Amino acid sequence: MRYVLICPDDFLHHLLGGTTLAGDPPLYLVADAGVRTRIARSGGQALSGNLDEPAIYRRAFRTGREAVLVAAPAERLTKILAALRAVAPQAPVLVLRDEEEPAGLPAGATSLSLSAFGERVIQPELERAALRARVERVRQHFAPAERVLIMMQDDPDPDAIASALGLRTLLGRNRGSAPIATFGTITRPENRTMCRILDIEVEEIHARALDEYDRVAMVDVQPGFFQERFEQVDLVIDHHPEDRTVRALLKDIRPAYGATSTILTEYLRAAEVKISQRLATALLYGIKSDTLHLERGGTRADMDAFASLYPLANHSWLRRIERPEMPQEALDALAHGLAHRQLIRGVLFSHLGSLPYVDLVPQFADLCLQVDGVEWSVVSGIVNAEVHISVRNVGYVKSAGDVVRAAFGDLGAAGGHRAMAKAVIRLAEWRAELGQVSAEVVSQGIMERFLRALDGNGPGGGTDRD
Ligand SMILES: [Mn+2]
Repeated sequence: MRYVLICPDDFLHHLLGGTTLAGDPPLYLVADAGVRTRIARSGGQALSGNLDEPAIYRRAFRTGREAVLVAAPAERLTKILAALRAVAPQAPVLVLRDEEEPAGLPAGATSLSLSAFGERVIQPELERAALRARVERVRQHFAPAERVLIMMQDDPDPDAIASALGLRTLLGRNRGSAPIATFGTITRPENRTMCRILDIEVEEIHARALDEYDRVAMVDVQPGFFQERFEQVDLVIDHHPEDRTVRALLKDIRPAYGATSTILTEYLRAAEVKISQRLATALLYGIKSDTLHLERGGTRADMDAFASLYPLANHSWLRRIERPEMPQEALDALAHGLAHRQLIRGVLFSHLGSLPYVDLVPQFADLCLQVDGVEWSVVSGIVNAEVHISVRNVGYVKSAGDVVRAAFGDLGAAGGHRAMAKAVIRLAEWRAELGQVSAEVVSQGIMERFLRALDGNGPGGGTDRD
């Protein structure tokens, strides 16, 4: 449908120039024949005549329902609208106005203030230009570095992981020249699944390794969060409130934002960096999980970033991350584990035997904690010649991390938090210690060691901090 643009002079033509509206070049109605000629010369369509009289509108309208945009001085508006309405009473009308509400606005007409251009068009573009300059500074600062470290918090969450991947993409680097790292480890199964499905490698590093990097960036975390000391932090991008003044050469901290992934999405868009399906999926998941699907702490900026990422993301990957599917063989392992479960003094033990993948162990440990009367769940399984043990508790008992360290620390990696912990023991270690690695021996060994540690008599001289 053709739009009809009414303006005594060439203001609208200047403003809208060669734009087509709704797929068709608009028709300009102007007062001056000279203006009409100029518009026509530049390829536009225009009629000229007295805008206060119906005649020009009879020539302009075909159906009488064409949408109309009017830009005229306030004192002329009434006459123009009256003449227009006489010919096309049903045409939708938008009046472009200066500050004040125009007098005599016909019923059903809509008005838009000129200042809206400033707010809706100019201001976002100015912000984008400022952001682009900021991104350029970041890129220049990191360009000479041979190796860049992108740090996340201990036990990084999807927002941190996605932001780290976003920053690495922004800097045009790969996992060799800019590893994504944490001093801790990723414990939540969904977060591990995210890394597996999106092929994101998170390096678990030690503070000693900091010397190996020329530049350090932090995403979704601030230097004050760490116990480890950083000699210099080059960049901090975060959305947590600044607890104490962040010391970094460059920083962008926006507590109003629901997710750091939103800031990185803005950076990537401002710099016109191509956002791959993998990165879009990560960032979208980062925003979703930090804002509870935009329901908590989400702002306009988060929604904009979300909307721009949505069509780029792979939604079947996202489903697999959010609702991990279980292969048939996993059901058999779970059935076996359920049938052979043992509940001893509020501790539910279940050994799942050989498993196709590790995530089943923590998933099942979560599930077992929901059983009536259970204060602890201890679930184990064997994957790639390692015994994986996940421990959960209801939270008001001893620290799971302490008990797991006391129970299994002498055999392999063991530790965790108050309510969740894990141990990973190589079967070779187990065999050296206990002689056998049959399912019965392993599950019996786990039970004995765990209960002894829970009583405060771990093999490693178990500490009992509670
Ligand atoms: Mn976050």
